[in-house]
Amino acid sequence: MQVVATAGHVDHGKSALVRALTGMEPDRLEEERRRGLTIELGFAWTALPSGKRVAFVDVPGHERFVTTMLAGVGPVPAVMMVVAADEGWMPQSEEHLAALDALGVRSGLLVISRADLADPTPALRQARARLEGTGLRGVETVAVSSVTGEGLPELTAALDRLTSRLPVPAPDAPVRLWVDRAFTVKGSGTVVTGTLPAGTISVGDELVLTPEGRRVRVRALESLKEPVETVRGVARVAVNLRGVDHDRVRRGMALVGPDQWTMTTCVDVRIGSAEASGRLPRQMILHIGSAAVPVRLRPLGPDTARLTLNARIPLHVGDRALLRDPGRRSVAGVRVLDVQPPPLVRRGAGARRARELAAWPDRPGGELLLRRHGVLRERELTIMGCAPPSGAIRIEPDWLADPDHWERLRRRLAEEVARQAAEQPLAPGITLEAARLRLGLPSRRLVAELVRPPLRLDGGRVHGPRTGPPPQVVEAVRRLRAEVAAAPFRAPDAGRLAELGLTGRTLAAAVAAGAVLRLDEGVVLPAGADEQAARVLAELPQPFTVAQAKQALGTSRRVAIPLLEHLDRRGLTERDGDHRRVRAR
Ligand SMILES: Nc1nc2c(ncn2[C@@H]2O[C@H](COP(=O)(O)OP(=O)(O)OP(=O)(O)O)[C@@H](O)[C@H]2O)c(=O)[nH]1
Ligand SMILES: [Mg+2]
Repeated sequence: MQVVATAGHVDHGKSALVRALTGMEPDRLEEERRRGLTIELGFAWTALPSGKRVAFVDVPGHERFVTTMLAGVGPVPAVMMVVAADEGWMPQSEEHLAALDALGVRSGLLVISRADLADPTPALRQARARLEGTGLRGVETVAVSSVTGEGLPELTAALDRLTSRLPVPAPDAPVRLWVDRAFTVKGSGTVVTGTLPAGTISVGDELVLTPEGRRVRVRALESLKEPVETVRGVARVAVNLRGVDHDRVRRGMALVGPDQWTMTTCVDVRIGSAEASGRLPRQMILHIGSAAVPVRLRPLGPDTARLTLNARIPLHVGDRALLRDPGRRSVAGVRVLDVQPPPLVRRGAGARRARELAAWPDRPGGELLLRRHGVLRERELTIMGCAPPSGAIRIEPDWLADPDHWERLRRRLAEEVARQAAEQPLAPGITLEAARLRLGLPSRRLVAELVRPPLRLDGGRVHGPRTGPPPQVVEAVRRLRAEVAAAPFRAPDAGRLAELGLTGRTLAAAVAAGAVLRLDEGVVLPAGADEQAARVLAELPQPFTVAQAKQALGTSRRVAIPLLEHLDRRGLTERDGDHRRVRAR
C-alpha cells in the first residue's frame, strides 16, 4: 500500500477528486457536506490498475485549517497537488506547496482539476513554474474533471507509476504512528488511526503512547477497514488499544515502539530557510507528523538553532519537521541534528555549539553523535536513531566510547591521580567514585576500565605509579635517625616524636614505606633497629633476661619490652619463661 495526501487551495476539487478516484466520501462530517468544505482530514482508498492499493489523506484547503492540513501530510510520503483550471494558483496553493517543500516531500503529482470549467493549460503552466523551485519540480501532471471523468484514467495510471517509484521502507524500522484520530468503538474501546510510514505493528504488540509514556497493548488492527494481524508501513492503520481511554488520546500524540525513540523537549536543528535563524521569530510552532508543538527558538549559527519544545515528542536525529509562524504564515523546514543536545550555560557555549553544528551534515551519524557525547550506552545511540559506529570502543555491558575521547579520559585520569598524589602525598590514590565525578562519567565501571599501567586499582582506589615515600616523610625519618644516632634504641617519647614531625599521617606513611618500626603506641625506631638489636643481644651470655637486654641495649623498659616482643614475633629471639635467647641464623 501507499498513502498519498492531497494539497491545494480551498474549493479546488481535492475532495471531489478523491471521491471520483475511490467512490468513497472523504468529507464525513455533516457540517462539511452542508458547507461544501473540508474541515477534518478525510480518508479513502482504492485499487489501482496494477492491483496496488493506494490510500488518500484528503486535507482541507481553507486557510483556517492549515494545522489540520499539516497533520495530514506530515507522515505521508507523496502528495497530489491540486490546482483548479478555472482559478489557477491561489494563496493556499502557495502555502501548501511551501509546507510540502519544507517537509522535504519530493514525490507527487500535479493535478489540474475542474478541467471541464476552463482550459487547463494556463493553470498548468503557472503551477509548473511554481513547483520549479521546490522538491516537487518536474512531477508528472494530469488534467482531470471529476464531473465528466475526463483525465481520470490518465490520473490512475500516473498514480500507479508514482506509487511504484516510492521507496518501500524497511519492515523492521522503528515504529512511530502519529495519531490523527482517536475514537471509541462500542464493544472494542479506544481506536486510534494514523499513517504508518515505516516498520511493522502486529496484534499483541506493546507500544508506548507519547507523550505520557504509558504502555499500551495492540488488541486489534485494521487497515483500510479490514481486520489484519500485522501491518507494515507505508499503510493507513487503525489500532484498537487495550489500557487507555479514548479521551486521553488526541491528534499529535504518537504510538511508538518501546526503546526506539528519544522523548525530548530540546533539539538542535538545521533550518532550511532563506532567512538567517537570527531573523526568525522566537516563538514558533513545530509541526512533525500530526503534532503541532509551540517552541522557543534560540539562534545558534546562521542556519542552526536550538528549539525548546513545550511538549515531549519522540524524535530521531535526521527527522524532518516544519517550523511555522502562524502570524506571518511563513514556514521553514528543519532537520533535527541532535535530540539530546548539551546545555548551553557557560559564556560562549552557544557560539561554540554553533561552530560545531556548522560542520555537521543534515543527517549526522552515530560516529558524530558519539564524538559529541564521548561515552554513551548503545541503547541511547539507538533511540537517537543512530547505528553504533564501527570504530567505537566497547565496554561491557553496553557502553560505547569515542576512541579519541577515551584516550583523553585516560590522560585526565592519570592527571587527576598525579594531582591527588601531589596535594595529599600521604593519602595517594583516588576512589573510583571521586574519579568518576571528576571525569564526568556515568559509571564507576568505566573508570575501572580506564585504569591501565602504570596506574593501578587497589582497594577500590586508583593509584599512580609506585614511588618512594614523599619528601616530608623522608625528612622526618632522617631527623629520627639523627636523634638516635648516639643511642640507637632510646626511642624518643611522644612529645619528642611530635617535634620530629613523626605523627599521624606522616608516621603512617613512614611505616607503610617501611622506613620506621612502630613497636608500640609512641615507640618508634628507624627501620633496621630490630636487626641491630638482635646483633647486640647475641653478644650476651644466652639466655638473658629483660633487665640484661635493657642494659645491653642502653634503653628503658618502655622500649625494651615491645622491642623484645617484636623480635620474638619476627623469630629473631625465642622466649622461654623469663628468659630469651637469640636464635641461631
Ligand atoms: N465542474 C466541476 N466542478 C468541480 C470539479 N471538482 C470539484 N468541483 C466542485 O468544486 C467545489 C469544491 O470541490 P471540493 O472537492 O469540495 O473542493 P476541495 O478542494 O475539497 O475544497 P476544500 O476541501 O474545502 O479545500 C464543489 O462544488 C465541487 O462540486 C470538477 O472537476 N468540475
Ligand atoms: Mg475538500
